[in-house]
Amino acid sequence: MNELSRSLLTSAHWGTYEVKVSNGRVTSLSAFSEDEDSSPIGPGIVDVMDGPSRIMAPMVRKSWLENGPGSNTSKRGSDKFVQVTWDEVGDLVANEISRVKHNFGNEAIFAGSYGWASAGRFHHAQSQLKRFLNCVGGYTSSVNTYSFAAAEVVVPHILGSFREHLDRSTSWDSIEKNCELFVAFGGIPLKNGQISQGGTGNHIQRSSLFRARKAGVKFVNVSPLKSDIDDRIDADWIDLRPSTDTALLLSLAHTLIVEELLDTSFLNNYTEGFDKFSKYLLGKDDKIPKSAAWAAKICDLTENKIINLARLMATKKTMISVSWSLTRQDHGEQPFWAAITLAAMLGQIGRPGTGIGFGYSAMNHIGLNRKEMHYPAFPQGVNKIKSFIPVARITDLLEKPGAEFNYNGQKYTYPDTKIVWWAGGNPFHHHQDLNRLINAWKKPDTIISNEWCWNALAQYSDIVLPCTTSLERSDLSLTPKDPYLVVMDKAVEPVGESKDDHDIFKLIAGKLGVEEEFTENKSPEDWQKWMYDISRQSAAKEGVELPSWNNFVRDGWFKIPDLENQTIMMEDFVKDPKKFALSTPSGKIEIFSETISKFRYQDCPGHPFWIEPLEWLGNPRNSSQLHMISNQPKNKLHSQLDHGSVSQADKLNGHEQLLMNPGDAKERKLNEGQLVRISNSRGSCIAAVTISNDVMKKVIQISTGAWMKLENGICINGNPNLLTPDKGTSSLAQGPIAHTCLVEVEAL
Ligand SMILES: Nc1nc2c(c(=O)[nH]1)N[C@H]1C(S)=C(S)[C@@H](COP(=O)(O)OP(=O)(O)OC[C@H]3O[C@@H](n4cnc5c(=O)[nH]c(N)nc54)[C@H](O)[C@@H]3O)O[C@H]1N2
Ligand SMILES: Nc1nc2c(c(=O)[nH]1)N[C@H]1C(S)=C(S)[C@@H](COP(=O)(O)OP(=O)(O)OC[C@H]3O[C@@H](n4cnc5c(=O)[nH]c(N)nc54)[C@H](O)[C@@H]3O)O[C@H]1N2
Ligand SMILES: [Mo]
Repeated sequence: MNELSRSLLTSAHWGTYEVKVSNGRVTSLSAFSEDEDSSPIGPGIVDVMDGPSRIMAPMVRKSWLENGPGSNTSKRGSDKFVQVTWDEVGDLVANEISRVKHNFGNEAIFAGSYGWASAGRFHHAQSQLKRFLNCVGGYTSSVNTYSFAAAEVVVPHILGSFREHLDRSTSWDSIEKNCELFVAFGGIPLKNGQISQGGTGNHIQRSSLFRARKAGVKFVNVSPLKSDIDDRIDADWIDLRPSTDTALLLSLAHTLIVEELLDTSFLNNYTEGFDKFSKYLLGKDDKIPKSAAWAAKICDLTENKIINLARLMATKKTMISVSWSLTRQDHGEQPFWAAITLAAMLGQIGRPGTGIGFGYSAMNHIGLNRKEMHYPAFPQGVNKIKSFIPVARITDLLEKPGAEFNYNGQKYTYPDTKIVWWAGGNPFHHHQDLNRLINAWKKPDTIISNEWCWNALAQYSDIVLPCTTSLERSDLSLTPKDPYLVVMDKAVEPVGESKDDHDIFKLIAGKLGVEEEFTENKSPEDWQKWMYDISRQSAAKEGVELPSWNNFVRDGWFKIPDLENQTIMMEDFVKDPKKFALSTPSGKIEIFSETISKFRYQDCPGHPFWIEPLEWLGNPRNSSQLHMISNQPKNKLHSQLDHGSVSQADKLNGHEQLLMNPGDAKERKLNEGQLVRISNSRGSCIAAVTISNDVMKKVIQISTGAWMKLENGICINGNPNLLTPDKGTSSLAQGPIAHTCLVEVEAL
């Protein structure tokens, strides 16, 4: 089918690849010519596109099909499925939507549908789902992300916006040329830099990090994991107890005050409320100075190590980076607030190569110097329904209809959910305390998912609508986060009876009499040309000429010219704080926020504050408990392609690897490769031990992403979210707290 004179191209969140096809099947994905550090994740899809885990046809859970909505919901996950035709399933879904709309209103349809889906501007599953539901009256939505909900809510109170600053992170070239000391809370994990939402043409994190090192930048890795910075960077390792970064940051700030190392002129000109914060640091009211000695106990570090770091930071041109993982813990608002405050006290924000950065290498686009472009998305229309949840409150929503919840200064109520519809996300991967979710999941009448593989989400649905992968449809990879625009070729025909998400919704829209509203009589190619056309017009305004559609398709990709200047976060504000005032109430950096203070949240007061986490090594229930870090997997994106060859190759004795310090392994008489049960009061899973000095004592690390598979209530594949707690970061953001988790580990 390849009539092109070039290789077939595809784009995924993990990069761009050339695709080889033989006899109508994809046979290989190989590195894109422009990619200096192609991710090994991509080829993992080849074996599973049409393997036994592929969903080949529409399926309906037997009890639901025979007895209607709400039948035998406790059999979700174990019931049989019955194959139906597209026409039948279209009727079933359309009738169910009409029933719920009529009897309960559109609020009863939850389609927050959080998740990463696939790259591709048009076939973005959530956009398709939401546009469709907006054509039939709307749905209950979700706000914020699992990635950094706490930052998304708190940072706008401090800096006026979070995303804008994140998008203008100080670029690596500026760090290379100007920074002397780079202090990385949560490290600079290159494993994560493989990913960039919406696709990427060239992976630059590794070479950028190494160039900075070569230029003389000294790195400090503040993390329970030594491997959070590549060994060859020769970083100093500050192995603090997990979930105690706020205490360390406060004590660094305290040291700056008592040693008079502050930049008072920066504080006076650019910040608000330092006086209130310094009273707290000095312990004026609670009689507890947040000193290095105080933090040393909390973080399990020495006082000297903290004082020396504070002195070094004050004398060097310093960049502080806080990884997104710091938000995914109890009171995850605080580390970001404390880090911004510390950077302000050092007075280096808005200057070349220094100041504050949010998660270098969390994704490939952080620190990637690029022109700011504006591309349209597939329009979702308007949602008339106002009910929503903070994204990680999904179990609460299902468990407690009618209950009130706090969020960012307001109180809201959970609606009563009858239909849950997921397209492009996997709650049995991303959510915490999965046993609690499994229970709450029994409550809705109907659960619909669009999926391409039989993961736990599909298995726990009533109606499974099989969708294509991006290799089975044409699309555009077009994201302002990356300079490459890539044509995503349709490499093969849809596998089995799978349909594009767009066609699935078009079919159901037809049954509900809104097909025209949904499609606007445009074909997918019409939509893609339309999006490209608008992108071309907007690029022209930025002085960039995109090729014509035909030339773009002919060539397969286009790169936006490099930005000549370095990007420096908040440069304008620091140059002219009046003209470029922040959108905070004071126009300045709010070290103290009157707004937040007025919310009167015990769990998120008006300035950075140390609050003991729900569970941590400073206060374990018993001495055998370990802290479990369930960070992002290096060999896949979340749960995507866990069943593929690349992820499977890293399993140890068929199981997910658990990293453990030699001392902890010895205490438990565990050997390399041995199978263990990780457990706590919430649940348990099985993993295979890897013994390593890369992880500090009393901490274990297991990546997220293993597909949930329960046997006698235990996840045999090693999904850590059976154990993680499901609680909001605070009343402010209600973000997820996966990284705050104590467990026991024992031989199986
Ligand atoms: N313990 C722990 N848990 C975590 C985290 C952690 O650090 N620790 N991290 C959290 C974070 S930051 C995130 S962002 C979340 C990620 O959570 P998710 O984004 O939900 O995880 P994915 O596995 O990427 O799920 C995407 C789903 O979309 C499906 N899909 C792919 N392409 C298509 C398509 O074209 N159409 C449709 N309909 N479906 C498609 C995939 O098969 C997959 O099931 O996880 C969170 N959970
Ligand atoms: N390969 C790959 N890359 C990915 C993803 C993926 O699934 N696979 N997911 C992407 C997504 S959606 C996101 S949001 C980003 C997330 O990016 P991050 O949030 O940065 O990712 P994590 O791997 O969870 O955490 C980074 C490191 O923080 C450390 N850490 C954990 N708890 C603490 C703590 O209390 N204190 C300190 N100082 N360090 C701690 C862990 O050791 C961990 O390795 O990654 C993206 N990149
Ligand atoms: Mo994320």
